[in-house]
Amino acid sequence: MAQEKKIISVSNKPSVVLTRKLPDDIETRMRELFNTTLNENDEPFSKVQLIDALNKAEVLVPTVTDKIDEDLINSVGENLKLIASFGTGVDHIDLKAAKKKGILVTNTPGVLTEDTADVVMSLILAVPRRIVEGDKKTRDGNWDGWSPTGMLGHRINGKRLGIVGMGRIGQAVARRAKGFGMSIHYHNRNKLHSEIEDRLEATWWENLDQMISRMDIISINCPHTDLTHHMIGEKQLNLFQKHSYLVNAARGEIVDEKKLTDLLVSGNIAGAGLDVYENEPQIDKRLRKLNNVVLLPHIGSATIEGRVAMGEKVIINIKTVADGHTPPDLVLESMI
Ligand code: 8YV
Repeated sequence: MAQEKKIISVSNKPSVVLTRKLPDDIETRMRELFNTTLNENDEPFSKVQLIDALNKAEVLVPTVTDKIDEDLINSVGENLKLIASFGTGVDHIDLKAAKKKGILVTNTPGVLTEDTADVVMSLILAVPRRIVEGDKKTRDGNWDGWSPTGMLGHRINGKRLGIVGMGRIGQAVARRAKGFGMSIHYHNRNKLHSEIEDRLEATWWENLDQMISRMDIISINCPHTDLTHHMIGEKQLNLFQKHSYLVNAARGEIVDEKKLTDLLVSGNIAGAGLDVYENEPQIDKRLRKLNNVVLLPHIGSATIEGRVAMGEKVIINIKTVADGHTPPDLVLESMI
């Protein structure tokens, strides 16, 4: 049988640098399989440390907190063969520059879908029903007892949910929201197969602006790319109905955070549930003062099971490349 052409040449036991602390079991397995350098104290790498790691390693395992831009990639020598990112989003890596240099990029899709959809659903419930505000009131000793008009929120059942980006996570959100009696709408580059649409009883909107102006809740579930940067910009945010909510557990950069905050402050958008921000970990200071927002620290995939599964995917991707084959989660620019 003819030998498969090696995709790229990497040692059998390649040198691997982890930029952050990963779950113990994953790190142990990586030490067994590869010449792995850990980041025991979990401090995010500075630019200098990142350049050093990129020059030293054959494989770099970064996360969303490492900005691997064109300058950085161009400053790297011949050693680096693979960037095996721990996470699904790859907007922190300049894919074009990596391709030009012949560096492969992989990610970890599929294993954080359900966890992320759970966080989205909990924000969809928490904001209109004022769950976090209620918890704070009780905890702070400010609850005077039940009242017929106290802590009134808005009903979820029967409301319209507009999902921006109907990929794996968007569809997992739709399944949950349907169970809560919401009617499902979506904007996506492509219309879903009619079988999936029928199952979800979902309505496709080719025009994002038309959908936004008619929804009660908008959930952002698309990747961040050049095309989706500020896709929910000033024009779109102004189209929100006064009673409607925004939920974002995808990427902060898809929404104009400053404009969103302006509209939340002025009461022209009823509330927001955010797990991601434009300049993490910094957030618009005004957001922190608002009662009508729930602010999470980017925990969409933060379950032990999810993070272990992500680590396992990273291992498989590295091992496959080391064995001379195409890794299962190879990211091509055309796929984003
Ligand atoms: C990850 C995420 O935790 O996978 C993603 O795209 O946003 C997160 O859930 C993070 O990216 C890890 O690098």
